[in-house]
Amino acid sequence: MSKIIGKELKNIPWQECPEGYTKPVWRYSENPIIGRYDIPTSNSIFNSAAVPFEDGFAGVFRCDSMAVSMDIYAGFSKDGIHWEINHEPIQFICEDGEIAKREYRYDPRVVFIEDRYYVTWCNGYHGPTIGIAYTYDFKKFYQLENAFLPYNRNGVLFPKKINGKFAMLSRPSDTGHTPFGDIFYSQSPDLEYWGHHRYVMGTFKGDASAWQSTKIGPGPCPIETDEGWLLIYHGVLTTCNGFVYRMGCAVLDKDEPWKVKYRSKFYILAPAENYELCGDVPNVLFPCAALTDAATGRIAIYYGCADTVTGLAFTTVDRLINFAKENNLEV
Ligand code: BMA
Repeated sequence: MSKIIGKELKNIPWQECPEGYTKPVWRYSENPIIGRYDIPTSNSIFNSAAVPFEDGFAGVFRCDSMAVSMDIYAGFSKDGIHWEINHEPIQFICEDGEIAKREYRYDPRVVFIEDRYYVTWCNGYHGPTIGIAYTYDFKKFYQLENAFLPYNRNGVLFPKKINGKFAMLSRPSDTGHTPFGDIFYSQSPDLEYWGHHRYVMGTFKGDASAWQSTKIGPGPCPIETDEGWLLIYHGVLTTCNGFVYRMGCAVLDKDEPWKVKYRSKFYILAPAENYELCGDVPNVLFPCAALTDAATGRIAIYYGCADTVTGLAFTTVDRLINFAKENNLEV
């Protein structure tokens, strides 16, 4: 039995695995949980992040507007399923006007570290890079320096310092839709100066795991377990009809997370339902958050569907780690 190292979350959104279902991750029966028009100006609400907050949940949501301008919005929920999302994007408090200039913001992640919540997102600064901010209450958000030079996407913080340093996974990219991408690890003493960059894992060029042959990127913040860091990530295949985004999992070493212990050659969830297959960008599953309950090993995954709506799916730590072990990809 693998164990989550972390807090109990009694009110984690949850549905039991349907009887006879043998795959590692199952969908919430009422998906999608957030519709594309759930705030008055939105064109789509997807690739979004939720965390436990007070006696319920808070989140940061990617809402593309009817101008198809990409921004991030705070929201609140009692049960993690029904959300009230603010109608205005987050206005960051920032001491440096150069950093505060908004180009675009998308694909947020949220994590609680020590005494506050940190938000990371893909932040336009002469190309995409990783924006960082913190908040205590999801009302006031304080923006810090961008983590890296452009071009980078999918900056995902670990939920605690590793070897005394803040730690982040990310995916160096390009200015466009990036036909490549591997996952790297970086660390920082203060969230401003990042270094100690290490290669974690890359695409797999070959028939043994083709779903992750074009690019991969970290999804939710890594989950601490007694076997190491459980990482849920996205993997992309290029087809004659464009990119297909699926979800995979890996286990990284506890103290040296750039070392991969197990990585599943099979995806754990792939576009198959209508709301995943059809939308503004068809065939996209893009996980950005996972709630966990250390007492039961339950995991609830929030994922963007077809760049249009937000879905919820469930699994357990045991199921995912066993799946990665049993189907380990020999690189
Ligand atoms: C990526 C990002 C994601 C998006 C995905 C599929 O490059 O832009 O926000 O979900 O493409 O379009």
